[in-house]
Amino acid sequence: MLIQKPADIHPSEITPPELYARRREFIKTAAVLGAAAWLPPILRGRIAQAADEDLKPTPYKDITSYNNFYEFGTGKTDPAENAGSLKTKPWTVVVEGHCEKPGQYALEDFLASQQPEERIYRLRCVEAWSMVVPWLGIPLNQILPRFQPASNAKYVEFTTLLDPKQMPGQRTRILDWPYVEGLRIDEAMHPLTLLVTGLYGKELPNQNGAPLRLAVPWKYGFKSIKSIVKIRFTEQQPSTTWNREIPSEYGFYANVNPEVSHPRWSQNKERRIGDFFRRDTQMFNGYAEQVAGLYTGMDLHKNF
Ligand SMILES: Nc1nc2c(c(=O)[nH]1)N[C@H]1C(S)=C(S)[C@@H](COP(=O)(O)O)O[C@H]1N2
Ligand SMILES: [Mo]
Repeated sequence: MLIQKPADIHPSEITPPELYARRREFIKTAAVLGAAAWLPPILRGRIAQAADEDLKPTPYKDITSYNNFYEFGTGKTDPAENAGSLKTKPWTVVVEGHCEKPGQYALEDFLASQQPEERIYRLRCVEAWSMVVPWLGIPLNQILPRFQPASNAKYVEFTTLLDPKQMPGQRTRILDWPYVEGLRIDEAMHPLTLLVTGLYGKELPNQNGAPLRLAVPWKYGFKSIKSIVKIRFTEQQPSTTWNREIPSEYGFYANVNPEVSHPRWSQNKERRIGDFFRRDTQMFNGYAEQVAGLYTGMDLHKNF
């Protein structure tokens, strides 16, 4: 086998993630069809369709009316009903911790007028449902370097707005507010990690985490923190909301892993919103080729 060093790889050989995913789906479809060659044409067609549908976007209506955003209530329809009270303009992002350029940035300056791109990602909730979302966003690795993280910046911590006046859920003690999440710096800098500003080609609806949220597609949905107001570079692993709440159930890494059960239910199947049948959950939510290398040598049962 020929092993290329990165410098030998021509830029045209580096496939953008969504093209890569589409090509993979095509290969999968071809493989499934090959195996199904003996089936009657109608069934063959149905199998091809099933393979294609792995990255078929979930309808806009479902993505924007079935949500988890406890700041607006714990029911799935609460965020769509209540998030109108969130004021997203103007919006300020604070950057602090181990970096050369900390400060308070107006959202526009924070994003430095970079054009968001479309990324179609699977989203797998820890509750065993999933969606496919056409996000609009900017890879986080195009934004973080501007703040010149120091060499001891090993992690990045993200914080959601704290304002019980705008966020009625924060008037209850259902979680320890504000919602906080974190990534290892190499996870934050991975090209798949997206800072989301929209979906379906439009501005991000409040219930989906306007005006700025993360999309980390190989991790359970709770890592994809919404309505971010602060980013902090830290040396120690930050404490995160769900890990603090129930450490035996929600780890810091929270990588989608069908082989590691949640203590109260299996994680090896999921129901795609809109589907009737459940489907198999994929290792790293289907992004293993791109991200498995981040965890080489780590025990994923311990670091769940
Ligand atoms: N601030 C904040 N971010 C959050 C949550 C939350 O309750 N508060 N819920 C998380 C969970 S559990 C999931 S599954 C996703 C859901 O994102 P969606 O509603 O856009 O599908 O948001 C995540 N981000
Ligand atoms: Mo979730």
